Amino acid sequence: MTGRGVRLAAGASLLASAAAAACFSERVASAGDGCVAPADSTAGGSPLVRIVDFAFEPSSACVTAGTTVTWRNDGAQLHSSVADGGGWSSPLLSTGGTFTATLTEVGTHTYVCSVHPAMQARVVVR
Ligand SMILES: [Cu+2]
Repeated sequence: MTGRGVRLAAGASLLASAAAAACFSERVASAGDGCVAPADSTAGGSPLVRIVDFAFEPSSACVTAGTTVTWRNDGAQLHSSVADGGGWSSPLLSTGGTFTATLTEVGTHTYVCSVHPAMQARVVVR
């Protein structure tokens, strides 16, 4: 959390929603690392990575350290999310199944679906 120099809680809240809305609507790739901020899931406001048709969406998600990310299987097959570095490992998720992990380690974390190793994606934590 680098902050944006905002001191008033109300102002911070307004700015945060404005920033999130802008990030969501523009889906801009961040400079350098090519990641996009995932949209918030409807439940709990946790950034959501969808698993659809043998791919993670977004395939390169950027979040700030300490963020809890939710993966949700929107596909028909069983899928999982397993970090190459061992940071997290979901069980097999059936359709509609979700998994959350709180990502605290700054850096680029690559992960795969254990059932379909060709399903590769990453989360950039900063
Ligand atoms: Cu899979």
